[in-house]
Amino acid sequence: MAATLLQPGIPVVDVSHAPTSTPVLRSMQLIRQHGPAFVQRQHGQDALLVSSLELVTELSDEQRFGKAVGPALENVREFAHDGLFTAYNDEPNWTKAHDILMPAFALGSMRTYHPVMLRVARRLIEVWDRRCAAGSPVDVADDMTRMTLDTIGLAGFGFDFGSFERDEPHPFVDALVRCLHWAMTKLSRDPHADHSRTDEAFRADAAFLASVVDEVIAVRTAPGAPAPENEDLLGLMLSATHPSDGTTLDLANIRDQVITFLIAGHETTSGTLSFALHNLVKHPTALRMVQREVDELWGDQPDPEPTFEDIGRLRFTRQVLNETLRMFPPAPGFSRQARHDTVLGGIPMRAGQWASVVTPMLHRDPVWGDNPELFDPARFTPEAEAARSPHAFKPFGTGERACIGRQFALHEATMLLAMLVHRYRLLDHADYQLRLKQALTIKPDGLTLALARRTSAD
Ligand code: MNH
Repeated sequence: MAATLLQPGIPVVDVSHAPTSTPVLRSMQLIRQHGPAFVQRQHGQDALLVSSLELVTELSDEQRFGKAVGPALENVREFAHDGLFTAYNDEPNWTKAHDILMPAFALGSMRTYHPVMLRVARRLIEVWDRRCAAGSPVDVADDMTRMTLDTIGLAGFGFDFGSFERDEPHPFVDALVRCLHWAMTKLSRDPHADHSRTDEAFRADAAFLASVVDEVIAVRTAPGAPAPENEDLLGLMLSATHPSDGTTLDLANIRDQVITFLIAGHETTSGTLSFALHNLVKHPTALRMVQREVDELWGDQPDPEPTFEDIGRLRFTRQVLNETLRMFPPAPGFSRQARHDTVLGGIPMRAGQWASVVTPMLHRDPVWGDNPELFDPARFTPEAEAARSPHAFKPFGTGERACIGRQFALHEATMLLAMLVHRYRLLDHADYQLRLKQALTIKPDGLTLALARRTSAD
């Protein structure tokens, strides 16, 4: 970044010699030390990191700022190219794919995905019932990842990863996590060392991801392949034409979009669910309140059949998820670039220069009160939300490049969380102490829970 950002009063911190496996924790710590705007320097590359409501409000002004494909996303572009998530604002495939896919993510479309989401939730419950009967604990993040991967695979592309029939995660997940990890650690590389073996391993993983996606597409386009029950994301991409020029997406781009959705569509939702279970186990009062809410809907039915409408009624469960996304936003940052020369909170910025929002610290800004580390779902009652700036809470990013899958994620997560607390007592058998694992996105590392079936008297 050009040196014009270097301003008196903006601290510069060189982190080149303090490598870490959780860069987000380091950035959070540096903001606590140096304030809500500082320049983080890494092997000569500067990044302006910000976190205050004031600065994020400015950055959210779409007239002045747009999404920046920051250095981490530049690395993800190596395997997702101009897919929706990593496309530059002015790339034609962004507008095209966005316009074609938008209708598939409107709230009403969740009605279409609901039965698939329920089917996959039941796969998880079947496995957890067995664990529960055997008295063995469950690995929360692994199973949440199985669930969200199978859900996006089936709901989006009619493809079954069959994750619950495998002892180990689907190899797609391992390859994906390594690719994301590569994209993250490449940022802190010693420029003088030899990284050719790491890069070679990355290229093999990226090629494997592409081959899985080609299989997903081939299954669908094979002669005589059954048409999906509903028009899904892949169906739309293969057939829908763009209103402005009448063309469909080309096959190379469809492949990039499928990779993008498989990445974006499961890592973050599974992180959200894992953190939510962690929060509930550590806050029995909130857990009791979620259980009361679901009991009101489903009573003591052993196998309730959640309807689409039920999910909208689970207000407190949704508050728990929002408060979880506040404390632990699984995608812990996003970047914004100046559309033209401007001044950001006194810092002059040239057109194209960017700043990254450290979302977990925005979510601990003074606007959240005196106890931002306190898990308190009451922060998300409608009244509390109406009284607060919409820019104080950005787990899904901002503006026209904000998360397209937000409703999808929230529907899926609300339903699963509700079904789990309805069915099980969650036992913190190992007195779990939160540790984060980061591969661009964050998850609780090593969280296991023991389960017992609830009895109606609980
Ligand atoms: Mn999602 C963009 C967070 C679930 C598909 N997502 C973003 C961004 C954030 C984000 C933050 C913006 C990044 C940026 O500005 O650089 N996403 C989440 C979180 C969850 C999530 C916290 C779950 C909780 N996302 C999902 C799901 C899907 C999805 C589920 C798909 C089914 N997300 C996307 C896509 C984009 C995106 C696609 C890129 C949108 C665009 O730029 O047009």
